[in-house]
Amino acid sequence: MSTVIGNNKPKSNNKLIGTSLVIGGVVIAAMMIFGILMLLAQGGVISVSDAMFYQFLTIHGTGMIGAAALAAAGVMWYFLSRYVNLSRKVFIWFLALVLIGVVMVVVGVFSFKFASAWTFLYPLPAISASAWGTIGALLYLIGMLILGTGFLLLYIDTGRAIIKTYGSLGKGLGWDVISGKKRLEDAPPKVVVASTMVTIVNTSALIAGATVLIMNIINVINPSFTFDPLLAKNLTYAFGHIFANAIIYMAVIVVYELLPKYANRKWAVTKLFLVAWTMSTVFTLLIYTHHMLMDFAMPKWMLIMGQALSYANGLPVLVVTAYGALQVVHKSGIKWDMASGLAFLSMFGWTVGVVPAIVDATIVVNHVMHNTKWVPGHFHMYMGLGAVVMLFSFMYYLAKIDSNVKESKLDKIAFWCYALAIFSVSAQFLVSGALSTPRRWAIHYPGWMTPAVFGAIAGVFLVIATSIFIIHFVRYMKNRGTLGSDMNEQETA
Ligand code: HEM
Ligand SMILES: [Cu+2]
Repeated sequence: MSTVIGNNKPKSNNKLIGTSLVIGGVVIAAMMIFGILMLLAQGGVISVSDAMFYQFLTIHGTGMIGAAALAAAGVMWYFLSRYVNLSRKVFIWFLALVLIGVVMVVVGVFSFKFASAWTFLYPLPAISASAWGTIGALLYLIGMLILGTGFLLLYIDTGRAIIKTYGSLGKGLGWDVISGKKRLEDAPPKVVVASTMVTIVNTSALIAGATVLIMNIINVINPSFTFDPLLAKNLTYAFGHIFANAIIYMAVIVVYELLPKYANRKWAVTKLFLVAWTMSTVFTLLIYTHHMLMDFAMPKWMLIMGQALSYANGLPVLVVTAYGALQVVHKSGIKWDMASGLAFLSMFGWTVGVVPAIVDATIVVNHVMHNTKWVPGHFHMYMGLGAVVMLFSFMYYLAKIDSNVKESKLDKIAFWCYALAIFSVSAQFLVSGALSTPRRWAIHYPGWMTPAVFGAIAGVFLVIATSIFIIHFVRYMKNRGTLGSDMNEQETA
């Protein structure tokens, strides 16, 4: 009963979900181009004005996180809607609000030169030394608020639906099973556990984000209204850290659903699995303080907690997921294709990408490394080779089960091209970090330039591979519903 995959309403929603993935995918590819331009500028190959560089940085950071979150929300919605009753209307509102927000952000950045980076750290939006004006700041901040409202609506709906079906969010995380009140066989499915976690953490993140956005907006309109910058930074990173992190917790659902089907094996929920997700729920909420390790005014206990829990944060879920994935796949005679290959690759990327993050979460190392390119090194690895790869895996999966669009040799080449290229882009950042190259600097000394140029070249291959993935998915969207494999209707053994 717990693994009903083909239910009564799957295909009618595919267009809607596909739309979120097409928009997400196209924006990710477009943002890669800004990434390449930044590396070319830092590498001294092209000349970009400083103001322009920071506009690129702002749109790249905002766009990547926003687009990946949008597509990941589509993945979560697709699978979650098989177990609980989600509202289509809310999903349409979500898409519409996100689109409006994106347009406002793009206009604010490019027409009105807003360039505070995606962290919009108070009081920068209002105090820009005339780099940008009130209108640019308002377009960006209000655009982000609208976009965030779209996401908040979505999570209110997923929360409502989970509570309705399972009784409470705690039960969605399987607490009654952990405490022994309910049998393990009746535990909520993995999709529901992950979705509950994301609903909890992202609702909190979005409320923190809305609060600090509104305070910034008032401050931009009326600079005599001020507030505590340390509070603002706490709220900003509570929002940014959690929201960015939650992307992978939404996207990983595709791995949970897809690998057992392909391997024709069961991937059962265990108590350890439930405990791990609960631990990561709590830790994800608390550890944003690792962004404050340089803020001496922070209470010391918060920083120590930030460090200690950062070690522990992603690990429980990563370990149960990576280990579970290996168990499901090992000697199963699994059929490898683009979807299962990408799902497996993403597990590798996630695991490898966490290592430099853990290194950086160490206070001693952090004092040296935090403002170097080491940091983009770790998150490009775990986002680019982890989370985003899960999104592409889902695209190929959906195309396979809902159309007759076939995978070609070109897709396979794109797979290897993508893996190598994103690995190179990330490694280039890590090397720069090890050379003490500061992050977010428009201009580099000659000694810092070589890795940047190397990264830009790798980036071009990444854009090509990504485009091939997206073209495949767009072809699917045009041929939707043509009978493909009947996997959709199969139940796992
Ligand atoms: C072709 C691929 C990519 C290239 C060449 C690229 C390049 C860059 C560069 C040069 C920076 C600024 C580094 C600095 O601080 O000096 C950056 C920052 C960033 N990138 Fe990428 N990137 C790529 C893909 C991605 C992907 C796939 C994601 C996430 C889904 C991503 C998310 C970010 C974020 C969040 C920042 C931080 C922005 C900030 O510091 O405000 N990037 N990237
Ligand atoms: Cu963080």
